[in-house]
Amino acid sequence: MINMQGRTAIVFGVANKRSIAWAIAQKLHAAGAKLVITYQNERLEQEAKDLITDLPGAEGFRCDVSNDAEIEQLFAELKSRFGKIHTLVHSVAYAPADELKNDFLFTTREGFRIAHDVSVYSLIAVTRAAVPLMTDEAGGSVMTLTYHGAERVVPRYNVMGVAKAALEATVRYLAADIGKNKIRVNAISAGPVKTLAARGISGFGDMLKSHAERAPLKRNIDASEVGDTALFLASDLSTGITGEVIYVDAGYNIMGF
Ligand code: NAD
Ligand code: 0WE
Repeated sequence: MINMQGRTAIVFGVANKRSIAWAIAQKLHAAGAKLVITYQNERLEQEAKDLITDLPGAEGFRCDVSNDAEIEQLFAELKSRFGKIHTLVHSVAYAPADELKNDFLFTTREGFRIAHDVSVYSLIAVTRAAVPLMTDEAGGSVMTLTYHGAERVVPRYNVMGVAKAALEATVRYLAADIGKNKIRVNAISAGPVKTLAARGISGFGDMLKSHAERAPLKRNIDASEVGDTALFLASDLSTGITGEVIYVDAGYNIMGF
């Protein structure tokens, strides 16, 4: 059993109970970590607070990761409340809906900018803010969520695929910078999961079906399995791993046909 007692984890990206971030928060909490959960805006506040009540000791804070002032304020508050943190989970992505409907050729300048700002730059911004708080001798662990569309073309994933490729490169550059601070940076590449971010994507049901048929394990993954890998990456079982992309996709990505 992994023991996270005495460790503090901050999780970005809880929108509801289906969020991958929520599955991760639950696993970290079950292992004994102190949880700080952030939600994007007032609209998501009530939902987030209802969930947080399920995790004794967990605290919720609002933070829009596209806003530097909100990031600064959040980490100032974390510093005064907890002094240090050990784990940072970035489970945030957004592209304007139209960008995931049209052909990639018609990606707009504004859609490209927003997708990269919210889904990629935000990892740099929150990691930079977290470094001064990741001072424990046990070191720190930063992780983000990515998808196979970064490496291979997935129809209609479009600008998000380009943003995830940039996110995976960002993981490597951050890992190289802050390895000297004993902080590790990794990405989990999850197979498709029916979350809020996946709802409304036309053909998502068919995609899940075909994914399960082709994957070596002959099934889709559950968000709790992403939570297990996140717990491993947060823990001392993974102290030799940084800059890596770990697939949690029932093996789908290894297949050529
Ligand atoms: P989700 O909708 O539950 O989570 C996305 C989160 O991003 C939400 O909580 C939303 O509030 C947050 N967010 C968006 N813009 C934000 C901003 N400006 N500031 C702060 N937060 C913001 O969906 P999810 O599927 O759990 O997505 C989480 C991560 O997992 C994303 O990075 C996504 O790309 C990745 N992922 C999802 C799948 C999948 O099939 N669902 C597969 C692989 C990777
Ligand atoms: O990363 C994602 C989804 C990210 C996402 C989803 C939305 C839907 C609502 C980003 N921005 C938005 N913007 C919205 O307005 N996934 C890995 C899930 C996903 O999304 C797809 C997929 C898969 C898989 C879109 C097209 C094709 C496949």
